[in-house]
Amino acid sequence: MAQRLIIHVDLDYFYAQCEENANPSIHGKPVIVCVYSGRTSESGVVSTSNYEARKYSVKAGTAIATAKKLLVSTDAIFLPMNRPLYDSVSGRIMNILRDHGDFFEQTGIDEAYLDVSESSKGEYDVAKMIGSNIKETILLQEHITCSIGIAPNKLLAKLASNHVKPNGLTVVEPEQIHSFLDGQEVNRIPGVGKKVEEKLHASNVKTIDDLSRLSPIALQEMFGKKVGTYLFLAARGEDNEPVQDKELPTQMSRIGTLKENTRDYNVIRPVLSELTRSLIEKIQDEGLNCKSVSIIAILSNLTIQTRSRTLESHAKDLRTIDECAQQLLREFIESSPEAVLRRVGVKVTGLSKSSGQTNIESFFSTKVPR
Ligand code: DCP
Ligand code: CA
Ligand code: CA
Repeated sequence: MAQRLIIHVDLDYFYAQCEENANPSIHGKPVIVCVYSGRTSESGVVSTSNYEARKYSVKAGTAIATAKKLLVSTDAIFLPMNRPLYDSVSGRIMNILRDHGDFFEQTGIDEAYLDVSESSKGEYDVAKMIGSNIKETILLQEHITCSIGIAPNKLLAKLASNHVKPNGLTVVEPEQIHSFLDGQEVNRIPGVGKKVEEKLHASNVKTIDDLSRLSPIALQEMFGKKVGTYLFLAARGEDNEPVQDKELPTQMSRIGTLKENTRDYNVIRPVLSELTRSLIEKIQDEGLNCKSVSIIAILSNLTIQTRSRTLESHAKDLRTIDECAQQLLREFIESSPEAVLRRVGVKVTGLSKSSGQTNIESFFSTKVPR
């Protein structure tokens, strides 16, 4: 088996970069995206800031009042969060990323892992080209820069994408793992928050190198079996977690019970259409489309029968899917003279993220003050 090759992509100063693109006149100025608590015009915290603002130590979590003081001598722009804007940019970029990996896993609004082991044939040079291509495509299509890490597993890929920012591309090959990890602080390890960090600092463990000197038993005594083992492996750059799309379902269905058992097409059809309408609403909300449609017939003797059809191309519009479901129902009733239905259902399979606009709002996602 070829060695594993994982890419981690993290978009740079994401909310602030979206704001810069939505309003080019703020380019070059410190930009601060704020979560206003609403009590006073200055209460709340910074959600993120661009790199100009970070030069003044203004970053995520800084109080807005503090940020205003730190940036008093500048032409800083303070903006409220515009989540619909960031969601639509993120959705389009995730679709780009999904196309570049054998496996894809989104882990936040602005980050994802790609498994490229197969498509790169385990070659770092090929993976690097895939990484550069991702950067170019996102920049060209969305005017967003990102930082990329390429490594033999998710843990190292994430640390690598964080290593050079913004607009970085860091590769960690197997023989570089130890030198890459050694000097880094323990809080760089994903999952190491304040509590774990404090406990490690109390034992004089500051860097990953220090951490790698602790025995698995010592670590398990300090943090329990699960976390202790994780830290022991992480200090060595080991991690076997697969890249898997957790969010994306592959199928969805709706089933309803008929008022009475029947095989009358005209009675069943409106029930099926209503179920289809509700299902399509759901897949459109999730930005998905489907490749095949099935109907499910649960008969009066409780046996279950299904009929399926593959669509000519992926679809998410009610008309196509409703027509297909109705036709399947008609064919099922005609071909099963004994069948009396108790319940009926519709199922869509082969779900994938629809590229392009998923709803009308994303066309209008310019800034609206809130
Ligand atoms: N975010 C937030 N509050 C935080 C951290 C992040 O609201 N405490 C939001 C705003 C960020 C986005 O999530 O733009 C992504 O978070 P990152 O930690 O990846 O930070 P950025 O993308 O802003 O900056 P960087 O360039 O360091 O990745
Ligand atoms: Ca980011
Ligand atoms: Ca992130």
